[in-house]
Amino acid sequence: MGALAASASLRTIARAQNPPGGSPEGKTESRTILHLQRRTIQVNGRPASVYGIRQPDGTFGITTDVGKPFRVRVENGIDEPSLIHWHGLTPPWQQDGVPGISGPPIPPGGTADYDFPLRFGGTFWMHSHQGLQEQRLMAAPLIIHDQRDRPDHQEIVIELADFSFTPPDQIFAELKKSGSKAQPTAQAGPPPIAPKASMGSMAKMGAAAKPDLNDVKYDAFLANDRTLADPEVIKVEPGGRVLLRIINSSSMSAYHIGLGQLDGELTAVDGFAVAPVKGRNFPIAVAQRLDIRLAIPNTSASHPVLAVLEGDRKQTGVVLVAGIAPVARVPDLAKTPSSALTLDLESRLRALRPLTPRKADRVHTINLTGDMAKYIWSLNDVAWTPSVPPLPIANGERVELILVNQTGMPHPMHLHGHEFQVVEINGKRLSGAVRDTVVVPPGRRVVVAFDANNPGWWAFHCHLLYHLDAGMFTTFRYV
Ligand SMILES: [Cu+2]
Repeated sequence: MGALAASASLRTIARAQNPPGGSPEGKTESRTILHLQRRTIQVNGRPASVYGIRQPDGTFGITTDVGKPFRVRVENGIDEPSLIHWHGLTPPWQQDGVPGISGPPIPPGGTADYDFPLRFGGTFWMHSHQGLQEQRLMAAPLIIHDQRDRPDHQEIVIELADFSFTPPDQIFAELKKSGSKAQPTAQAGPPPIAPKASMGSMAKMGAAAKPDLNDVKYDAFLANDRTLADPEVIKVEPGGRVLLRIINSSSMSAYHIGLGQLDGELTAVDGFAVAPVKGRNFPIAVAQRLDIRLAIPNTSASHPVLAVLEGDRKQTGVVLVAGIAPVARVPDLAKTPSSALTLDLESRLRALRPLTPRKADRVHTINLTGDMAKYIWSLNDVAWTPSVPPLPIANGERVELILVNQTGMPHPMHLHGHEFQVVEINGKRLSGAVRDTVVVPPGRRVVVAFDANNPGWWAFHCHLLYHLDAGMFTTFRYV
């Protein structure tokens, strides 16, 4: 995307971004201003210069209501071009915020206006789709309240991020130079595709099937910009109810959310309602969101809510404090390493509002491919360039995407401009979650369905930032 962005000409952005029939001038007072800015945070006692997306009053991102128009002006206050994508929303395609696809990036000092209806509520987020800015924390929550929200629930937003003091272009150069930190066995070739493999048969594949995780070594993992050395401490009511809105805005890192002794109820993924799933541990891949309802026990106590890095012991989180209770220091390493993310939870999720049952009009098989040693990532063996033709679909079609992971790494796949439903996992049909990002673990096959009801030119890509930048990206275009 870096090359793509660089090739896009820097025309006047505000005009280019204004939708036809957008709000007339002079109505700017009704717009929410989002300022792209540099800021400094403390990471384990060391200052770090990062980006941020804030309103003039300091609020990160936006909280709004379904039914209100999304009327926003983005002001680019950093010294390089940028463009913000509204992750999970379904705007007109010119307002989707992907440089070179939706429109040109906003030059330094420039602005872009957005105005479109919000079709649904839920937990969403926004992030730069320009270059590697997301790694520098150019991301923020985008919360849309709807009829599911209850006044008796305290809303707590937790935004997770991976952080490195190494500049992202240097991280990417290192990855290109040394390849992924895969085990040599995994580098020998992708694991065989075993769509219906049981855990037993996966285990028998041995080391070759061991997923290759976390190919970037991060300096810290953040929850709302902070590490467990100095976590956010949030007051909650003993006996009260809490809605956690967890956003994984990390560039490359998936987690297991641990609720400790609290009983959680997962009620939505990527903003869309699912039949509630009770538990104390929930996986979250890159770019995904979890809405988890908690009942706080009626005693004074502190309750860490932790995110443990996939396949690792590193963790981050926040601490909920009910009543008067000491806040114990939580180490930044869990006692034991967590497992790799699986499709176990995904297989159990059921959409509360599934797509209307319908036969697919069009099916695309999209193999997730790559060369880990060279750090080339691709779809159907094609690494993205602007000359790659869009995949054909047509307005009104029910489209199914068969996602087959032929690599040794998991890939969280994200479709722009449409919500999709997970309709098949490892050969078994289901009425799975409606969402916008689904993880496909190594050797696995996941089928998603969506209705082509938002004509335009749309991105579809792996949401691991360096995979995306290396070419694991394609587009759909229809009128
Ligand atoms: Cu990927």
